[in-house]
Amino acid sequence: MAEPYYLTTAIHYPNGKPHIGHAYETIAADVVARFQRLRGREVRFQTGTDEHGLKMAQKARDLGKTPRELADEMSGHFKDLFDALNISYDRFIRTTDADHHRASQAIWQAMEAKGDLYLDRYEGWYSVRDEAYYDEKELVEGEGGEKLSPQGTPVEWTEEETWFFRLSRYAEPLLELLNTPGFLEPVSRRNEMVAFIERGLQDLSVSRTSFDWGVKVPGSDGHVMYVWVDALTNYITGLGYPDGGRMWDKFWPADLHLIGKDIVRFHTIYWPAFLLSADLPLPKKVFGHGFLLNRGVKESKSAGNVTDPMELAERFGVDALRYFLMAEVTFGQDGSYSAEALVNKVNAELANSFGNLAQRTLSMIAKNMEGKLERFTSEGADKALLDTVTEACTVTLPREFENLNFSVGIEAWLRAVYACNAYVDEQAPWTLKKTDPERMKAVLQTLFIAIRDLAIAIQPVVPEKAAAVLDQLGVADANRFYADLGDAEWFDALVAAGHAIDKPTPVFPRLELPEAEP
Ligand code: ME8
Repeated sequence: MAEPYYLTTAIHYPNGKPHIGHAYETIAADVVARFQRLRGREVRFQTGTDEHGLKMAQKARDLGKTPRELADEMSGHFKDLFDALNISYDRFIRTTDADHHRASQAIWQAMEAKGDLYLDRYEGWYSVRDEAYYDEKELVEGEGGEKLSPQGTPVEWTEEETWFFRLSRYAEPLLELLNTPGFLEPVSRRNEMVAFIERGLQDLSVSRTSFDWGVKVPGSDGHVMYVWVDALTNYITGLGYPDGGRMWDKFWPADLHLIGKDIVRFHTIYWPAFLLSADLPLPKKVFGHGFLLNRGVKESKSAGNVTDPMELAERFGVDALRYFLMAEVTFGQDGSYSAEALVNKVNAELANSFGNLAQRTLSMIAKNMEGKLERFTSEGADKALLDTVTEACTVTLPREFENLNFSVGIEAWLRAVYACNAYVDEQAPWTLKKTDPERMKAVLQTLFIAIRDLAIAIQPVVPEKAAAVLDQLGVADANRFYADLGDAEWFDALVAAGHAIDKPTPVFPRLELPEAEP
């Protein structure tokens, strides 16, 4: 029985088109989903859009649309982007989905039954941009002396009758949870959360009465849920909560909530508190990744430096974008990107190194061996190379990917690619062709096996390109799992089947930067 694995991304606000940060998070999650599937686990992967709240309502009003129209239009852009980026999600959830309203009302009723909800008056600061309440103590001063949230967003004074959640009750178990190794990563994000609890947890306002775009509070006319209550519930809606059933039993609690560093408080304090209140099991891990910056600067409409990820993917190719983002940025830290950095990295590492290795090797097999593979035993330098490749593909890369250290895993893979290229230069099969044709065959076949392992290992990052290489090698779909790595039987089977290698077409073309761009 395959071990289940449930992972989620944050659900995105569709108050505008998706930006590069949305693409980044979802690509990283897709790498995890594909990686776990290749390890043989039964994966469920959920992403989607977070459609309620004041931010959506205000944006729609500014555009002269209904919130529903805005949500429908923009949610479509997110889904289209994720489809274009080859995101292998199992469900794209929209918080306007009917089952989500039902799930949100059910968790609300469970919290109410626990005695954790009460009516009172909220008076305090609210940031619409963050959809978050802030304590006076947390606010910072802007350049003009105005009050800003700790994230630097405008705050407004709010007074209204709302339901409160007894968050203050949960300080102890939340501290215990935050101190559980592996729950919140990177660990550098833990101190801030612990400090937040230690300052004293206030009860949380969990409904709004000043607008109506949200999930209705059961039995309380005029109240809609605070958008984060329903947003966080998406993670269980998608598994069939509150009805339970096969998916719920199999996949909850989640193995991983992958989110950005700005929303760690919601995921490691509010969400576990809601779950504790509703007597539901807690997620195993929350990972708060860093932010992606455009040449070191945060993108914003006012700065005029907003990148459309769809355009990047169309211009450079989906796998080039995926590879760049995963290989370039240390996951967990902030990272920077630019078109020229992408082109340089992808050309150096995929086109010139891995692509060229595959292209050269397969061309020589097609030309000098009539595309036919033969049985051989690898010894000496051949065996040393295969050991290096096997170590990178079966030990280092999986270990690092398991820990979400994507760039470190990719680096190990790339070092194995470089080892193959050094081996080609040393062995010089084009010379062996005249001096020792048998030896040439052993060299080319060693490379053939190495390329197959390298292509299998890198599938989570560049699924389409890796598949194209594996197609050229003649590796069957059923033999592309991590368990197949380092195994020699498939090679003998290819030989026995008389598999022939055709003259290959290049899988990783070199990218060009338009003249106008520096
Ligand atoms: O926060 N780089 O939605 P969102 C990397 N709806 N990641 C970034 C980023 C950047 N420049 N900008 C944003 C929300 N993100 C809520 C989540 S979950 C129950 C509700 C990340 O559209 C951000 O950290 O503002 C978050 O994880 C995700 O993109 C969606 O952000």
